[in-house]
Amino acid sequence: MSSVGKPVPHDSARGHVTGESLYVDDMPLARNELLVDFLWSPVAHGRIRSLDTTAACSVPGVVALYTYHDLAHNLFGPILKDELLLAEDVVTFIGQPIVVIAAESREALLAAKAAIKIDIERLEPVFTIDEAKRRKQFIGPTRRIARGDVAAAFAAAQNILEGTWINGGADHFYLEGQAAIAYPGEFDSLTLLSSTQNPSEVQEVVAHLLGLQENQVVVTTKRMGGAFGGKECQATHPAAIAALVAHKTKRPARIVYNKDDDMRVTGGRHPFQNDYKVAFTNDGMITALKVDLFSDGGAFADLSPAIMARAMCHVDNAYFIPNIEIAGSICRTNHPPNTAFRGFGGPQGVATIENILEEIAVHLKRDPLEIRTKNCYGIDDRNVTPYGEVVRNNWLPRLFTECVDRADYRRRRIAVAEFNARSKTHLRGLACTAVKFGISFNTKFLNQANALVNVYLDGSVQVSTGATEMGQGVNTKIRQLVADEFGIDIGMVSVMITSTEKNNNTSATAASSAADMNGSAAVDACRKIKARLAEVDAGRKLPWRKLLREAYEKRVSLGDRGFYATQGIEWDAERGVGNPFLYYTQGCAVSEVEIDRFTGMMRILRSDVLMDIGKPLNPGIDRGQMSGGFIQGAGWLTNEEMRYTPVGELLTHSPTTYKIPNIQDVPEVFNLDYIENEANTVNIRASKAVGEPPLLLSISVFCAVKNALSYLSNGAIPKLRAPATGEEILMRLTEIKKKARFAPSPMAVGR
Ligand code: LUZ
Ligand code: MOS
Repeated sequence: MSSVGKPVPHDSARGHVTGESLYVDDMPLARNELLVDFLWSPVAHGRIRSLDTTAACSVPGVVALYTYHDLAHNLFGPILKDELLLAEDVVTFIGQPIVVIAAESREALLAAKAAIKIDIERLEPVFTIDEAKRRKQFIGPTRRIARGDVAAAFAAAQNILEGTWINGGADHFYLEGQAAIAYPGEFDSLTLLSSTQNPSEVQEVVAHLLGLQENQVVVTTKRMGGAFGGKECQATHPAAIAALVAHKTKRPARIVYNKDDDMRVTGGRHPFQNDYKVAFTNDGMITALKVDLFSDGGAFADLSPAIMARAMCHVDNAYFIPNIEIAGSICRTNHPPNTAFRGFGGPQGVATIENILEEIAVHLKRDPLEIRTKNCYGIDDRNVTPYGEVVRNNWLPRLFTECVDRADYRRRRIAVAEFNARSKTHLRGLACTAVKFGISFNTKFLNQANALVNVYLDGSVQVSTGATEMGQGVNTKIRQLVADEFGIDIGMVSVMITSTEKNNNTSATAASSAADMNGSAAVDACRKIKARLAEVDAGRKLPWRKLLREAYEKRVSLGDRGFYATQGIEWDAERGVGNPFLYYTQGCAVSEVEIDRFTGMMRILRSDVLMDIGKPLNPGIDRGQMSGGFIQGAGWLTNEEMRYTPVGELLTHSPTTYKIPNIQDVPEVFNLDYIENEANTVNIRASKAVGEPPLLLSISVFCAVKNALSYLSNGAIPKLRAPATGEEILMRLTEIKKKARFAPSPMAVGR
């Protein structure tokens, strides 16, 4: 009996459709429960001159108001301890919590918020990477990765191009907003329900801020309605705010952000602005690359240093670059702290090099695919990354070949050129990009997991790990692994609610590696139980239930803990060298777009995605990750745009103004597939992580837009920023038209 490798339906598939699936805010109101909200800073940077909560206190139904004075500690942070839960004298972003309000009703909360008198002296805010650079306002040190002799390579270069890659931020747009309920227990203990990817971090931060011991705080997570990195760190704030109220009032306390507030007060994907200079031969071989990456970290560090490290480790992507210098600096601005978001800096690094390759091709008047395959990492040589890790089991050359064949790239490239020469109304573009995504947390100690397995006498099994379910299917995969270990039907295995009471000091469900690590820990626990059962069985091959009964009567333990620590990984952030990743998940995609020459509106006509995901644990779930990741990335690169007023207020704080992809934005032809292989023996059942990598293949859509513009630009490199919205595309088209007014027709470009 085996369920690994089968498209077992997602655990929650039925519950999500019927509405049975429970989320934090589905919990019925407890007796005495308080509703919680907070007054947040309406200005991006300012000094609080005065704060008066007396009127708010006397609003009927208001139970309590708290400021930072009510916390045992106010300072925390996942990497640098630079973050305040509640603002003290200075506010540094719009949405920063200042006063926590607890009330009997939503009406009372609103009335109290309106009755708080606050006077803030405005200070000069910083909203852009350029301005932060001018003021030298950085978070942490500039980090570097370097190899070879860049100066010598530039001196000897046949061609040099310079430019800047610019991408905007993005909102996570999880359907379920940030949410937490805190229940007070006896003697200051607390139990929290939290919509978090990271129950252990919530536990640690809540205990710290309230001056409790960690063993007094239990945090549980049943599931999240999406997270995408947005609940890796920033679920902690609502949880801590609810916990403060429960701790002080001894009443249950609930906080649930509405969508508009959620979008305004939480951070998102990091905008980047990366200056590059690349040297290459006349036939397109890259000889040197210098990239200075700058991210907009927002007001606090959050995970920005780890995100920058991942961006820096992904600038090479699928390509061997012999001489390279990468620098990464994080700008401190007055936006909400930007945070983890599916890909974690990887997409911003990969987009930088894919955009450069597109530009080299325009410069040399070559097919960009030829430039890409020429520079691709080799199988036995040219296979060492700039930071020194060897690209083992390199499937990239095969992925390029197969993906291009399946997508019929070469024929369609000719068809696109013909179409563009013929059509006066539309413009098409085609691009093929790749991904090589490193799997493991780039913070070594996070690469560990533990599991608890309980076997019952009727043969059923419960398994608990630190993994949290956010829709990605980790629970289903863990069930499959446990069922296979015991050789029982998957229906006999339940994954229990994630709780810090059962699994201690767990890492965030993040870095695509939750199934890898927690699945491995669960299997470790199963094997310990199995070893004891084998002794009881002594070769008799007893049926499962009979064996369990006999073991129980012989007083043999039917439960155990498992542990897993990823082996062989090292990262030296200061020197920028090491083996940070256990393996790479790779892929390739071809996308074709069509642009309306008069409006700039863009449609994806077709995308072909081909990935190496090893031997998938669950091909159905993995296909879901591939399509969802690709579409989410396409949204970031083409639809979703964060707009602010001149004083930094987010204008795009709801789906009416912030455009995430919907069904019409899915490519009209969308082919997803993977090459199955058993080579990835370093990971559980030869599988590979699949959560984040496919997002980066959406860069093929962006490059296809750039390719389309190149048919009009008369040999010049078309500039294009992400997101390439209709408006951005139209502006670029208009620029090109102005320049080309007296230039030859597009056909003469010869592309
Ligand atoms: N979180 C983290 C992540 O702390 N380190 C990582 O390397 C990472 N990578 C992807 C997503 N989340
Ligand atoms: Mo993440 S970006 O929470 O893996």
